[in-house]
Amino acid sequence: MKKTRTHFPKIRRIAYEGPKSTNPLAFHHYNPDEVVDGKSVSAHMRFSVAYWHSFRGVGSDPFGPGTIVRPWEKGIDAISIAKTRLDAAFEFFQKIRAPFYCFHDRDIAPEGRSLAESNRNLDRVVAHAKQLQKATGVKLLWGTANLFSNPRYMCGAATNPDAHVFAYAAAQVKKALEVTKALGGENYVFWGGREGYETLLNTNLKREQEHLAAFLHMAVDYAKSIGFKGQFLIEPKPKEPTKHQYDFDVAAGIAFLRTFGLEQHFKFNIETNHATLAGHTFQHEIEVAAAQGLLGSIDANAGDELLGWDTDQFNTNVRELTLAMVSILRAGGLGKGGFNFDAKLRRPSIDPEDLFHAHIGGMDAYALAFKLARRILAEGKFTQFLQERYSSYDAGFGRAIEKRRVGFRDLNKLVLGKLGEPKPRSGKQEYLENLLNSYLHG
Ligand code: XUL
Ligand code: CO
Repeated sequence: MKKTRTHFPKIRRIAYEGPKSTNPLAFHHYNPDEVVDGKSVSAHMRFSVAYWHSFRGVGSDPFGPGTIVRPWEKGIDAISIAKTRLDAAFEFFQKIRAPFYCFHDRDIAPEGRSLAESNRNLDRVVAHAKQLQKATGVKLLWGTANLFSNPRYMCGAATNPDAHVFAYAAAQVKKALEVTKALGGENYVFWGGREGYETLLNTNLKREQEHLAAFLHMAVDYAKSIGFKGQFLIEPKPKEPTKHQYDFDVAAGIAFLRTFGLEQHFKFNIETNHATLAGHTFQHEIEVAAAQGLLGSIDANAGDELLGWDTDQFNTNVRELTLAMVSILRAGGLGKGGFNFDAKLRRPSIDPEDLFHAHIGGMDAYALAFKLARRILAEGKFTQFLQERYSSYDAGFGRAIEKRRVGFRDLNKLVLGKLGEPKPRSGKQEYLENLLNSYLHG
């Protein structure tokens, strides 16, 4: 890599200084090099920076334009700006110690006047990204296509009533899959940005869902034909931008995948605030996916308790993350997935340094949650409680129920005979909440 000037001159590579350090530009819990169970904490966490928020976000909201002006947004044309921006991003990835990043096609390279021109732009910027990945060792966790910003997608991409738009989206995803493969992307994400509807007055729901399934089957076939080995991920979200999105939550996603014979090819990318918007906890969505062996990756962020939209904040809620980590570790981890900070700075956080504070906070909170969850699981108190709570299914007629060896007649006979009335047992929620707090504040 040619020597480029530094874009973050005042900031050194962030070091782990431990919980007692008062340096705000240090990690207090995330110690990337510490070895746990034979691999580094960094390899366990697989943190990723979201290019769209951290390098394309300008702080705009529905009430006003951007507030964030970055010094590296300079160049003779859109491609040279895109390349310099990538240089700044890779310097950031290295300094913040993130081993991965994620992008949409249109985040990293400017959209042209035609698909052919957009593809050429993408090729030029991707060539630069490839060099930077090689020089720094930073890898691509996942790629995706932006099928929601351009006005052509205002009524959806794969679910658009116009087959012409479907075809355009297919061509765009074809290219996005190729560049994700070229950059060694370990996953590919489908977030159905506008795959839903505003009103059923103009919508054939059944046909739109079938079209979405056809689109995903085509993506599976094409990936196979080019030898792309990455994991495909669906990212559920109940609403926003559309009023009702088809991939509402993990449960709706599972039903969709199974209905259309896609469950072998996809797992879930679960985003914290999408769970909240669906009326679920983060841990609930993880458990629903894990129960079916479909837990893939995490978009790490948080919403706001008082706001009902997707605020995409950095998550510093250790209690929420500890519960999530317990479920993730119990499920055997994320495999090829990782924790991608799909989170953005608040509108007034305009300094480049704020990018560091934001990611340090998110990484530290997750790393602390990882430690606490490991302790919780190692001590096994919750696991033991659960085992005991369901132990009546471990033998006798309970076992026969699980194995489906008994029916209503048998059970009726048992209840009328020796079983009689069940003896109520406490659910002990308050005891368990106190136990959890003893780990968080112990
Ligand atoms: C939108 C969202 C997306 C996806 C990728 O809410 O989460 O950024 O993660 O398209
Ligand atoms: Co996301």
